[in-house]
Amino acid sequence: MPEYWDPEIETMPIDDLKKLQEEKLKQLVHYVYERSPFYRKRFDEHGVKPEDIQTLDDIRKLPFTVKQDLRDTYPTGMFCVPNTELVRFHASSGTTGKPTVVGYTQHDIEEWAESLARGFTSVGLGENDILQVSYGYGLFTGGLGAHYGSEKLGATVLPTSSGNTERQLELMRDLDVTAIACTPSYFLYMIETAKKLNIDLRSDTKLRMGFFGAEPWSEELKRRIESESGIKAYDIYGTSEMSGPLFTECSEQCGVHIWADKFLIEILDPETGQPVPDGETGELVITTLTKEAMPLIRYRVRDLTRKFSEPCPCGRTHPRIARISGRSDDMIIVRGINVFPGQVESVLMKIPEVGNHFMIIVDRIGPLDSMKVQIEMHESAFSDKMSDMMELKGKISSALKNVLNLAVEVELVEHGSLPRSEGKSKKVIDKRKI
Ligand code: DLL
Repeated sequence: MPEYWDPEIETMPIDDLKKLQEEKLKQLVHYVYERSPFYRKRFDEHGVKPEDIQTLDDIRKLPFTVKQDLRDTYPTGMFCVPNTELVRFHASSGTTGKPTVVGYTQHDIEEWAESLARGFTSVGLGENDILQVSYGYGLFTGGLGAHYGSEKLGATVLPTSSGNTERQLELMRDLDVTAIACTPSYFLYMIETAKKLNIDLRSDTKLRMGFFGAEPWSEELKRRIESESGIKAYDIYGTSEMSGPLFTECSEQCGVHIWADKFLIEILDPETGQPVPDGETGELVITTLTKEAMPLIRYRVRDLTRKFSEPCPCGRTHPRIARISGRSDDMIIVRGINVFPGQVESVLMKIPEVGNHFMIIVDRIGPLDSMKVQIEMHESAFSDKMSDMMELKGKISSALKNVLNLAVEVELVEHGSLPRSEGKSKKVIDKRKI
């Protein structure tokens, strides 16, 4: 089994990688300036010309792009190629405002698939594997992205999409599926359904690894998934604007590798827009170096993470990012205190009596914000004794208070009573916004 998909690129000395990025960045700014009225106008407004970009540091002269730009130019105003060169569209669901549309040339699709083939190879997935793709197929990028990545690698794809969970599990068992790709919340639902069907994922299936992403998930949840299913859980990251799922952890599991020959990342302080030092949390900003149909210049993804620039123990020299800790726009402010749903998940998943599902409900009662967390108990933890339940509630409240610095109401609910998700899960109901 090869260790690298493309050893020359993946282990390229960092200085050479930087030179390569610099060349590609210089070409990119000319490309977008000549082909996209949107970027030409943006550059002109900022008084920057393609010739001004000569080094990697010059990237800071370029203006940012944001999701609103995609909405304002809906549907295809940011594209750099005519329709004849497009081979695919994907679109976001557009829960707030207009959907955003992303277009792809054949080359874009190949680059996307190659990024994933590299990641899959880096955790030992290969031709002998069968990958069940349980991300949604269609306008969402998860299903088709993982599908093409896997085909590029030469693994066999089982394109189940999401939903119809019982049949998914039967196929997983009967076809000797070895790997799965889906949201972590959907996999939790699969684990639960497997138990009901008396399918033991460890002994009745060949499943050995999963690629989980498309939504935030904590290190603690990863450990739970691994201990409840017996598989290795890998993080997979990307966004539809960049193409879709693109980057995974390698077998060392010390960050998600960002392919520097294709993407240039910056981690910036969300307020000042200035770079933060390696290892410190900031907002991810991405520039696509090889995309043809819809390149992005300094796109503010809004995800919060940390960057590690030193080479990985696996030998790859491309930068890594830490698990996404939240989105700068996902933060809930309760009585002036910033709360990220991921913090709540990390606290809860460390408590063995707590089950795998919770819901945060924020409301305003009179002038005061209130935050309640509904928590499903672990099946084995339910007790008829009121005193046991009160004690557990107290334990959870103080664990949350310690981390959040906020008094939170805890409501213990029965196992199975909170909604399950087949795709991205919803963990917060903010009634102040309804
Ligand atoms: O969710 C693409 C994707 C599909 C990634 C399948 C991974 C697997 P969007 O629908 O545009 O694209 O949503 C992108 O989802 O900005 C993050 O906030 C979040 N997200 C994606 N992957 C992760 C992850 C796809 N591994 C948005 N950890 C991103 C945390 C993630 N958040």
